Amino acid sequence: MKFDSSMYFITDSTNYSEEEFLYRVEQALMGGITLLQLREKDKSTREYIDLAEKVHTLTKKYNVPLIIDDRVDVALAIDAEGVHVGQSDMPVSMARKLMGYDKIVGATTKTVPQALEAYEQGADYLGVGAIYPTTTKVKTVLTSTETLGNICSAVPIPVNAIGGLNKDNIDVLKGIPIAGICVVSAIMKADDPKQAAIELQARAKELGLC
Ligand code: TZP
Ligand code: MG
Repeated sequence: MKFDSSMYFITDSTNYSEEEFLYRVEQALMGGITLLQLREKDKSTREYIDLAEKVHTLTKKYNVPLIIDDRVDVALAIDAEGVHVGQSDMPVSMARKLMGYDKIVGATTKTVPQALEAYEQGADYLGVGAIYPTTTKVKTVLTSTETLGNICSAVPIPVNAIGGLNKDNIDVLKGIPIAGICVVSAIMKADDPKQAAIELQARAKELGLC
């Protein structure tokens, strides 16, 4: 499936009512995000599916592919456009086999060997980071911009930078051939998520990042 990861928004529903969360997701979609990942760590399977269906209704309205974090079963159950797996989730090769070849499979990688492995197993894109420390709930370590550049050179698939990124610090990525940037807080926690998405995209374009 074709996709554009230039402005990749990952959600975090923590501390929002469902109504506020869905409002923010729709604002981000109106602000021009190109790919959306639903990322839930504490929901039951039923809750994850219910929310994914609601988010999918929104993403379809804006023609933006929906990626489900971690859970191939949830992605398949709601016919999402893709799934994203980390190093402790299902291996990319298995996710690919279960999702089929028409769906998007993304992977988190932090080193060139991990990136090569994910690519060889059929990943469509890679998320690489954290570039900066992050306040989002995640088990991660920092990845240098040098490693990010090396990963971009090592694999022929889109590579997205992630971790603590916002419009005021993405200049550090200038010159690295990433496919786009990936953010949670910069949009999710913004006073105005739509405006935040617009400004982030404008800055990324200005820097030649997407
Ligand atoms: N993987 C590496 S950093 C991160 C993930 C999921 C979280 C990024 O969140 P934020 O709020 O954009 O720093
Ligand atoms: Mg994961």
